[in-house]
Amino acid sequence: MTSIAGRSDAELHTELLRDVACGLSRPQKELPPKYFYDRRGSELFDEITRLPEYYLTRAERALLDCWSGPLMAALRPAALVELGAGSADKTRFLLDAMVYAGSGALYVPIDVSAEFLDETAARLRDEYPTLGIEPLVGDIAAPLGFGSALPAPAIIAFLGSTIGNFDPAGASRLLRNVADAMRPGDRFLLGADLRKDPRLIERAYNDSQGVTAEFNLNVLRVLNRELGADFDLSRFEHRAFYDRALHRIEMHLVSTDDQVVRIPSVGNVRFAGGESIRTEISGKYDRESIARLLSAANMRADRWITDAASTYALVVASLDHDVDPRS
Ligand code: AVJ
Repeated sequence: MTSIAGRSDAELHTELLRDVACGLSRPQKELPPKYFYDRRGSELFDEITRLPEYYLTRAERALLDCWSGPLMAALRPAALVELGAGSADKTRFLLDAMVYAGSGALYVPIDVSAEFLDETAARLRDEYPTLGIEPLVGDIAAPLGFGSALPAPAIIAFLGSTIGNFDPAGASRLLRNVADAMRPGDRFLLGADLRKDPRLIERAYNDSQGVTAEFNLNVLRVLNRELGADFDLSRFEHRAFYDRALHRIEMHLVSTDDQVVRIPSVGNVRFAGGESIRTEISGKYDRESIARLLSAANMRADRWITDAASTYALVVASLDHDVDPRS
């Protein structure tokens, strides 16, 4: 499988070491959420998307079910690129509609989880024999180097509210990378979770079956395996809360007591009882905050699609200077 910017396993390992060393030496210890997604983590996330409390996936799926047809009929893309594709489950609505519109024959799923991506690609090749499937392994936060090989016009989709994992500066950087990869006529399709009753949001990240807790703890398993660390998972607890001022969920792993964790090549990391590692933020948006993010990347929203209860939004955006008439 091709990887974005062709980074080797050794380079990825170096990056993990750096992220862990830097992240765990901050006053508020931190780990990037992309390390959740090894095989087990990807499966746990899949399980999360089916939980009764986790409304995001269902809300987005309902919107894609209704709107993929009209969007593809209007945009007539030659290719669909998907950032953070995962199992590409909801993508089928877009793929079905693109095939039906008869405009496009290429799907480029991009994800950090090579194993998961491979299986997804194999399944899709079976289901869509007329479609070219060209997966790319890589970090979606890096510049998107697909060069001129991508047929035009393309839709670059970033679904699942994964944008929420990035702080405003990181989100702007990511959207600027998207804008840099876009040509006139290309469109950006963003799925974003909207601000709502904080109790509903908090429930989505504190499910009654403890799947989210398992998902959260899994990042420690990844560090144990990849770095030979000796995190004792029974001495960390899942915690997730909504920050009303910053409009975001914060997910933490809280140390149950004073402890020292050994991480070869990084060093010993001390935890006080009650001290936490922040493992994820999940930002929630409204029309204005999305417009601000887009305009910082020289994009503008052409369409704002939401459900009656304003649970979730699909946003179609284009380059600021794009005069292409399609909606
Ligand atoms: C995949 C980043 C959108 O933030 O809701 C789900 C990940 N974390 N439950 C989210 C997640 C805990 C999810 N995203």
